[in-house]
Amino acid sequence: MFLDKLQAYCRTQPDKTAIEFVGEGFGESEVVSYGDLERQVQRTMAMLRANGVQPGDRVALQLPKCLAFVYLHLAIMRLGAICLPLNTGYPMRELAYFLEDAEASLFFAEGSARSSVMPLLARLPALRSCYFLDCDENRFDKLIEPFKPEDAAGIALPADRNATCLMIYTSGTTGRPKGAELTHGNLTANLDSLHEAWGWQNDDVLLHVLPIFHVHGLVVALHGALNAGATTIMFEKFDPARALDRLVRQPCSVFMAVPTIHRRLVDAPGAGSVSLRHMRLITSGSDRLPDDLFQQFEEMFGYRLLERYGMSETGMNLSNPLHGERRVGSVGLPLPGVAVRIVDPETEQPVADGTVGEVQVRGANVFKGYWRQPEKTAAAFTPDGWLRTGDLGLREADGYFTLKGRSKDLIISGGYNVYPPEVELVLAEHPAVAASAVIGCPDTEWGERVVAVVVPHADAATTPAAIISFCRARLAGYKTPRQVHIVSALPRNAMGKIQKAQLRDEFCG
Ligand code: MLC
Repeated sequence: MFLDKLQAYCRTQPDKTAIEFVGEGFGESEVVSYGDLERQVQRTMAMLRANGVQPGDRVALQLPKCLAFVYLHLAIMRLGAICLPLNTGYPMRELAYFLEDAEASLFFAEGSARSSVMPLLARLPALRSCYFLDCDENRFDKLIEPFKPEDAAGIALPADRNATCLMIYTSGTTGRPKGAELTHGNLTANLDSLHEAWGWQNDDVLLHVLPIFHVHGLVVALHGALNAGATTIMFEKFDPARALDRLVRQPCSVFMAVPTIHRRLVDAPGAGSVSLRHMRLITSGSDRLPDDLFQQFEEMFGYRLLERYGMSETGMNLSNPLHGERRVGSVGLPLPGVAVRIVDPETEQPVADGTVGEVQVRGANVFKGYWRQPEKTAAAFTPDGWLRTGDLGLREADGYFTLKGRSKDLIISGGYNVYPPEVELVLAEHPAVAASAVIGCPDTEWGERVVAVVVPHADAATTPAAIISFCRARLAGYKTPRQVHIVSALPRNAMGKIQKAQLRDEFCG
């Protein structure tokens, strides 16, 4: 499995750089060899054990991108426990829900979260300890200082492929967010599949600019590189000019990003003089890659982007080929070991090539289920075991798949999923708001931007700015509406359902 493979690299290539971490100031960087990584992870395991962490326990991380995050994440999984990475943008009330729902036993957060987390503790009886780290390495070092790598020597690697090791919360069109449980077997199957399809090599150098609290940055990129024993140059924060400089100067061989990041590279000052022809692999995912960006990227950098398709519940499912045609507008072919079909959304029977239907997937990469939500888990799958993705698409006669929208009410902004009902629930709490509808409008930079259309109560006075700041205090930044339109009524059909398509026509111009 993945963790066994990683441990073997730590033994066979202890001096090779596993991660070079480059902080936000882009000054000094910290180099961690595979041998260092193993020692730090072992000390972290011993620290977690001393804190009572047992297999199956949930340990939550809401930390900025830093080495401590990586050590904790790997150590949690090595102990057979479940890592629960949380977006650093989540405000306190979302955070409280995740900790409570997952019954996390340990929580590592930023120092600045202390004052808001402490009052929550009373309603989190399962939470044994909270550690506040400022991610300056000294604090974390102090925490693991009393432990020696040998203290973890007797701890065996997890052997149960079906044991959950990672839990990613995803929202939905109904109800509260759900924890998608990924097992050691799921991660290993997807990593093996990507290793083969993308030709990961031991001498690859990955430039890593994505957040590590999501599947894309954590599993596809970081695990992908570790699974090959390759080197990761990890930027704490994405910066287009520095990324371009590093891609060329290192030189790097692999880069993975979302369309918003590729757009910023194309728009970066001086980008016109940069060639990325030397790159072995540059991928785009988490959101649809616009055709014009695909073409602009190739014209400017001499590199044809490889677009792929995945989701938190599955990891990666479809990918354009490494060798062969990388087709504009297409997410490519099923990855090794992944079955993908298109069905009629009503009958769930496969449709003919060229016909749009729901994308359904099956394979060892597909998650175990939603944490303590057997009904939602059952509803996510067909009776014969295919995962209903909620995405619409078609298969062309030669096997390439193209996405054609979504059957679910979802906005994707800069690679992050935003479910309108979540934002609408917050708007409903505003005393002046009688009704609201949240829509995604096309946006050159973000793919889509979140827009709210609001009907105020008859005698209530409010402004778009007041509503935006109300949302900002209660939602992660990327979920906060960028625009609010105040109207006297929302268009509804005979059943009373809000006509979002009509709102998009009216307000997305
Ligand atoms: C940041 N902001 C966003 C945003 N990211 N707003 C909308 N959508 C986003 N994605 C807001 C901040 O809250 C802040 O708002 C302002 O924008 C700051 O702007 P910024 O400094 O330019 O943002 P930056 O930090 O540079 O982030 C942009 C980004 C980031 C593109 C680098 O969004 C990013 O890393 N996206 C990647 C997401 C990702 O990894 N998704 C993978 C999901 S896994 P304000 O108002 O406070 O100023 C998955 C499965 C799969 O989907 O298949 O991959």
